[in-house]
Amino acid sequence: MADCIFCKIAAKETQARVIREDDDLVAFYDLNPQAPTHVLIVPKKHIPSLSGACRQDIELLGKLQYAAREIASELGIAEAFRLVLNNGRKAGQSVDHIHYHLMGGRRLMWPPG
Ligand code: DGP
Repeated sequence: MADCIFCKIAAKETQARVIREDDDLVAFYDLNPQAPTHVLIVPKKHIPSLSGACRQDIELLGKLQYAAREIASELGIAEAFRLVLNNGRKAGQSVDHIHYHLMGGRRLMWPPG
């Protein structure tokens, strides 16, 4: 998608602090971190939201989650982290390209705001 910021990061048209990339996904530090460790895990395929995903995306969605688990280990937060997916404006989604937030490095309260 031409005007999607996460597509631009995946295509290297916009800079980001990328920590992982493969054929399917890219992971990079969030511009506006909400925890000492805050990484976004994003598929290269443009999927607007989880509600916009289809059955063909099931394997890709699993890859995103497994990448989160591996990145959490690599970044030393495997013992306690949170994986968040905001779906829809009222749930806090501001970028219309599906992404997981991987957060850790501090005590994470529940329920979230
Ligand atoms: P959400 O509100 O769930 O859609 O999360 C979007 C996140 O994306 C938000 O935490 C800030 C982050 N973000 C937005 N634009 C950029 C960008 O250009 N670079 C990086 N690294 N993060 C961005």
